[in-house]
This record gives sequence, structure tokens and C-alpha cells, in this order.
Amino acid sequence: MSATDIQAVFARQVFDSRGRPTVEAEVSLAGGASGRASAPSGASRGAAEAFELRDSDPDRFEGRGVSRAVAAVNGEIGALLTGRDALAQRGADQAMRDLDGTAQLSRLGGNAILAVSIALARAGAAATGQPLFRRLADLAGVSGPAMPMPMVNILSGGLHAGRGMDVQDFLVIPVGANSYTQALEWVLRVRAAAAALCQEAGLTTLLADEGGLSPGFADGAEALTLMVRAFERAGLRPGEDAAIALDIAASSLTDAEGRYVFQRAGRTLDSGAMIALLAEWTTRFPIISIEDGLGEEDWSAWPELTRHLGHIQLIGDDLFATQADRIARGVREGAGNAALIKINQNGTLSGTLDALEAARAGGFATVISARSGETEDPFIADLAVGVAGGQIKIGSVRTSERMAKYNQLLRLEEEGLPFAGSGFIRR
Ligand code: 2PG
Ligand code: MG
Repeated sequence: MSATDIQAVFARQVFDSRGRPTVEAEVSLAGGASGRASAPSGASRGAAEAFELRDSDPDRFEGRGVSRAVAAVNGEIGALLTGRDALAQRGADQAMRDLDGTAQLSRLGGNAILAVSIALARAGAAATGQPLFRRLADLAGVSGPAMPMPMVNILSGGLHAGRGMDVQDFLVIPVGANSYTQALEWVLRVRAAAAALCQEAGLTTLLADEGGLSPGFADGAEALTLMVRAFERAGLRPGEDAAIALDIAASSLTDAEGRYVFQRAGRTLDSGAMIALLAEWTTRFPIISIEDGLGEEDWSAWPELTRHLGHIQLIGDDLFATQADRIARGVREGAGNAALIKINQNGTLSGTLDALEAARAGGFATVISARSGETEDPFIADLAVGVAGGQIKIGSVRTSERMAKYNQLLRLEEEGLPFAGSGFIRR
């Protein structure tokens, strides 16, 4: 046996930031190195995502238990990987896909396979004595790791806030910041200013799932106005120091006819009216990025959105679901110009790197993203830096499952890596 051979694979059920079960996996190697990782979980999920295997036992955790996924790791997956070389990440990821045998990893669970895949990368880094971000850079074939620009949730709606507002995310991008540290400081100021403004207006400051505020505005323009006022209160110039990004999460607004229902605003829009609304907001407010402005089924309207608003960043999240083939289709058809990258939408690290590569090859920008259900695992911070992803989206600057990533980025900045600034934002 060599030192980097996998000796044992183990999983347990732990709990995420919503108090829901998720899979945590550990991989240990013959030479003593080991790695641990846990799977995040989304609420506004794309239909093309890797499948989350849950127990569906209504008596336990509302059916959300993961004992079957845990058993898959402790049984079949462990047996498959034991004795294999941990440094052969791609081979192990492919072997797990083959063992599962389904397109969306529904037999063993994308949550089981992802946790093992990430734990394996950590064990590989430990065995080679590399910091994780360097190991990930090597696996991705990236020669210049870089600090990403954060896009940070300030106001939340949609499925992350009991549909208190129609639009899911109002985010700040501190475009004028010269370093990651400065970017984070500016964001913290904006977040505090937004909370103060809500309080002064007698609006709730309770937290949504990603730590954002959900003041419950019926009209998106009111929320956008509050964003701009928060920038000003924080001493930042709207559009120059700080700009707005939106995640419409349009798939979760879609009705049976494919129209978009803005329940709070009391309006139902077809694709053309949605594009017109987004165009109007973009002329009135300093918006430089819109995610899922149309739904995942609305492929025919995405090119029209891109023709109208392609001067700003248009990100596909549910649309691409971190699948290389869907991103390649987006590139071919002119659907958007950027891809959200979520490790658990894909299900393996290698597949995630393939999705990144498909975006890059097509000239699309990338945003490495967390899920609304997260754990204390800071993996995506190292991923964003290692692959020079350019941008990162973690949620708000509250609650430790988010801060674990923001704080890990502070540690990585000490390595003297360059800051991407706004250079990687597609404009
Ligand atoms: C999104 C994510 C993160 P969820 O839509 O981009 O904000 O949400 O994890 O619920 O899919
Ligand atoms: Mg999204």
C-alpha cells in the first residue's frame, strides 16, 4: 500500500444551517492523511441538479433524513474507493458516477457522492502537504490562483424568506474595492446601514435563510431604493464603489403556463414583460448583474434577455445547474453570459471543474456559489481562489456557516494572491 491509498471512507448525518440533516464524509489514507467535508443543500433548486437522496420517512426530520445516503457511503462507495489512489481524483469521481449509474446521481445520492468527492480532495491536499487551494488549482490546471470579488446578499425574498418579497436576492458588489479585505469591510458597512434603515422605517430586521434582511417590500423598486440608500449611508458611491446584483430565481416564480408570478406585487409577467421589467430596473438603478432573470425552462427567451441586457452580467443558475453540457448549450444559444457554479448541483469536484472549464471556453464569467442551506465547511472559499473563479456568492455577512467562508478568504489573502477586483465581472 502506498501512503496516498484510501484506507477508509466514513459518513455520518450532521445538520446544516437550517437544522436539516446533511451528509458529512471522511476519507483517510494509508499514510495517515485525512479529509472531511459536508454537503450543502439548496431551497430554490434547479430540475437539472444532482439529486439529494433523502429518506422520505415522514416521522423523522419531515422526511429529510439522510441515513440512506450515509449508508451508501459506508457501504458501496467505501468498498469502491478503498485501496484506490486518493490523488487520482478524476478517476475516483468517475468511478462513483459509474457506480451510481443514473444521470442525476439519484441512486446513491448526489449529497453522498459530493461529500466524499470533497473529502477526497482535502485528503489529497493533506497527503501532498499542499494548501487546499493549491491542490484545487492543480486539479483545475490553473496557474494563477486569485482572490475573488464577493457578491453579497443584503435583502432576501423568495424561498429564502417565506416569499416576503418576490425577488430572492438583492446583493451588493463592492466594485471599487482594491482588495478582498476592503471589499468585505465595505459590504459589512452596507449590511449595517441597510439594517439601520430598516429599523428606522419600522421594518423587521429578522434574518432570512442566508442571513439577509427581509423588509417585505411588495415592489422590487422599493428594495432597490433601499439598497442605494444603504450604499450612501455606508459612505459609498452607488455605481462606482458599490453596485447592485439581483438573483430573481425566476424558476421559483414560474406558473403552469411558464409565466412569472410576482405575488407580492400582484403582477403576472410573460417572458417579454419580465425582460422589460429587468431592463427598466437596470436603467433606474446601478444594477450590473442579474441571475436567473428567466426560468430554467425558458430557453427560447434567454437569448432575447441576453440581447437586451447583455451589457451587464447575466448569470444562469437553475438554467445551467453546474452541468458542462447545459453551459455549452447556453454559450451556443446566447443564453446569458455567466454561470453560477455550485458543487452540489454537479455532484462531484471533477464535474464541477468541467462546468467551470465549459464556461471559460465559451467566454462566460463564473461565480462560485454557496447554497441557502450550508454547513461550517469553508470549501468553496478555497475553490474560488484555487480555480481563479473571479467572483464568489456566499450569502449575507451574518451567521457562521457564511462567515466560515468569508473568514477563510481572509486567511487565503495572507498568501499574497492577487485580487480579481471587478475585472472578472462580465460587462
Ligand atoms: C441561489 C441559491 C443561493 P439555493 O438561488 O443562487 O442563494 O439559493 O441554495 O436555495 O438554491
Ligand atoms: Mg440563484
